[in-house]
Amino acid sequence: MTIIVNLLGVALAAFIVWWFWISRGGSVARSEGNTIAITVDGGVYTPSVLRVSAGKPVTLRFLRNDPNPCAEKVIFSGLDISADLTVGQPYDLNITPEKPGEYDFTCQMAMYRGKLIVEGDTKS
Ligand SMILES: [Cu+2]
Repeated sequence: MTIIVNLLGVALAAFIVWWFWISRGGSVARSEGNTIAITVDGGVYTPSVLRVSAGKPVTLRFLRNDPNPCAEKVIFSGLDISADLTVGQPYDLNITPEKPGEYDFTCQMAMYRGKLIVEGDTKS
C-alpha cells in the first residue's frame, strides 16, 4: 500500500514538473533535434537549464537582446569554451560535450547564470 501511495506521489510530482516547467515553456530545456535556442535578456538566460546528451553534437543558439556589455560573453568555464555575442544576432555555439556532468555558464562577471546538464547514456 505504501508503495502505491509513493508511486502516486511521484506521478503527481512528475505531472507538476511537467505542467509548470515543460508544458509552459519555462526554464528547463531539453535538446530537440540538436539545437537549443537561448535568449539573453534582462540579465538572465532563458532557458537557464539546458539538458543535452554526452557525446552528441549539439548547437546552442544564443540570441542576445540584452545591450548590457556584461552580456557580450558567455563562458562555459568547466568546458573551456567561451563565445562573444552580438546584440540581435544569433550565435551558434557547436559543442559535443563528452563528459556527463553539470557545467555552469555565465557572463564575464558571473552575474548571469545558467547550467548545462550533460547526461550520460541511460542504458547501462
Ligand atoms: Cu556579468
